[in-house]
Amino acid sequence: MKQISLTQFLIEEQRAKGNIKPDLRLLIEVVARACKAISIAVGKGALGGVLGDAGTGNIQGEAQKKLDVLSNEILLEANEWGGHVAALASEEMDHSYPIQNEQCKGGYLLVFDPLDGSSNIDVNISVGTIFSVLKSPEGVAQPGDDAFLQPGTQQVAAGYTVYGPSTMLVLTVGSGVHAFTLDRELGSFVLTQRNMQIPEDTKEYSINASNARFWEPPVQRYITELQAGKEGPRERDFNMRWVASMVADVHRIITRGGIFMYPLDSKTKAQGGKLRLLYEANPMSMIVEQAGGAATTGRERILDLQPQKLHQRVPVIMGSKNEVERVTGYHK
Ligand code: AHM
Ligand code: MG
Repeated sequence: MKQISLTQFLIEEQRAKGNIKPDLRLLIEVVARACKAISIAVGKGALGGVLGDAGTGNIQGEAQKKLDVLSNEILLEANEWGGHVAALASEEMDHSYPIQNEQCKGGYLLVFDPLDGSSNIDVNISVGTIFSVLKSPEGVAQPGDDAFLQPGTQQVAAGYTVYGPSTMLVLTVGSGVHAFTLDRELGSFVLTQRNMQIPEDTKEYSINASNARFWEPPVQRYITELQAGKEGPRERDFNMRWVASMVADVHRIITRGGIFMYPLDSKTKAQGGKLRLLYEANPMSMIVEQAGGAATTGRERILDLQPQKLHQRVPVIMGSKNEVERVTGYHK
């Protein structure tokens, strides 16, 4: 069977379908190239001398791993010269990064979590990169942090790369969700699934159950019902999975269904939740919705939220539609 590369797919989206503009296509190519470089670094593991702590912290007070810092640099460098963005922002940088060189400036804003699932780096478990593309506000010569404070509905593209047994790039430009697998010999991403769809119903849930005593009553009720299985009100057994890399957990859900939750709890309430809105919750919500799923905070649709801060955190409930609607309903 003839293989379709990411490049060919994007050209078709642009030329035949008119779904994307040429500069957005090129921006996605730059991000994909950077993700290939990150995939190589992650794949080397201990042999690359890249495991362990960097000895620094990010603005959220988290210790940075060497690979967090390296992945951030790779994405930054690639896009600084890529010519398609006006500014970048990242989990690993306190503030956004405007492109200074006028010749390299483009019309988009790129925001990313360069290496999601940092706690899994040193134990050889899947990690990933999450990214979101917004339009740079018109008439703003030097976009700062404020330019990024756009609701998720404004995203023109979102994607993630999961560095697992194979490296996969999952992408949406607003017309479905498509998955590409990295052919390591050829060094190119090959289309391996078009139009991924999340089943509306599921028997699998994903939550860090060690936080149970900190959850709010609606989430406690929902999980207790799932755990009661056949004998409980749901009248069927549910299975549980928690990788602790959002990219890997959500990738499983996009592939075979399920519900992923990092809900509000009394531990993270003061900061608004655990996961970050602009570079974790929003891009993943766009992907999940484009695949027929739903994504809420328990109270509101994530994509409708008006961000207040670059590193804002939010509660996250996403995946199979009927389950997300049920637990959201319990909050009402
Ligand atoms: P990170 O971006 O610093 O890696 O943190 C986000 C990660 C998510 O990938 C994952 O879902 C969650 O944190 C795991 O949290 P916990 O260790 O509390 O289970
Ligand atoms: Mg993360």
